[in-house]
Amino acid sequence: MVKRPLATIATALLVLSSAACGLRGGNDHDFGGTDDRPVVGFVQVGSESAWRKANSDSIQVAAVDDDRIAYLQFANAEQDQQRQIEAIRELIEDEVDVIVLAPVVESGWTEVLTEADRAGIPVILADRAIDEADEHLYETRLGSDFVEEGRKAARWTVETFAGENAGLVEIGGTPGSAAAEGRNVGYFEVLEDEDLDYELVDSEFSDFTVEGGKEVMEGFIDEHGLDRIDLLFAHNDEMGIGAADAIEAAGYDPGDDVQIIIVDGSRAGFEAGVAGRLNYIVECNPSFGPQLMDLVVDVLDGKDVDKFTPVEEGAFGPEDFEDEVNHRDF
Ligand code: GZL
Repeated sequence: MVKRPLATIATALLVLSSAACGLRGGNDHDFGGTDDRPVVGFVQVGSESAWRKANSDSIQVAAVDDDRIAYLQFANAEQDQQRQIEAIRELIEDEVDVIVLAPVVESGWTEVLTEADRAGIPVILADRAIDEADEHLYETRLGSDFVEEGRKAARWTVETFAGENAGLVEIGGTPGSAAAEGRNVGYFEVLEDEDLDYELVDSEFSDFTVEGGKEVMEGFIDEHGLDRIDLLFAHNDEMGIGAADAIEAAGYDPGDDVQIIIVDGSRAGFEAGVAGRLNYIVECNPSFGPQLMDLVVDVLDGKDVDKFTPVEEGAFGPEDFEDEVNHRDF
């Protein structure tokens, strides 16, 4: 992946809200009666995509529905790591019983997670991963195998473009995020293993948003034109849909002149597939709230949990889009 500086992402305001009772409690959870159920602190990446919003909904609803949990304190850092770190410190101050973190990027967590450790508050990772060196600072990660998601995209690429010397472009997600790094590694690992004859015309990080994907694709078109570009691998639906808009604006047919692979599998992604604007969808499942609450309870009960619990995910070609589009819940 060509690592190029991204425009400074405007820092967003931290929105700290409580999902259930609207109360901020410490370990005593004194609601005027006795309630020794745990308080869960959840620090979310942001609200950049349908996947992220579905993930937040799944976790917030699961916490409210789960009688084993007192309530969830929710922080949305709008893709800003410093705001995630500040939110974790607030949760430590509030003496929550467990911190769930969806880390926007892989590095920069040692100091604040050490603070949580010293405060005796276990940390669970939801969705993305952090550097292996900090593995001792969290109990477990529940999320996707991002490298396998990249491999799935590459296997379809090999099947579709074998022997064609295809011109490929890649629009990656947030630089330094486990999702973007893993999808990139898995994709090119399989292309190399399968010895596919292709040219990487260009590759650029973006930010998992429609506007970000559109801007990067416009840059590719300005620099290279579209005649040499046969396929786009976009690391999520929003960036693939934004890129399709740019391709269309340049007078070409997305899904035909330029084939497009996306990752997530939102309803909007499948609708674009049904409309013939994209060609392959690798699923990334956001709806793991109930599974996360089970992990929270197991960790607090002192049970042994695996360091990584993958969520179930598939992949879909054009023949699947019509059947699947109405089953998408995000
Ligand atoms: C993947 C998740 C990614 C999604 C994007 O688990 O981290 O972040 O693929 C989201 O849509 O922005």
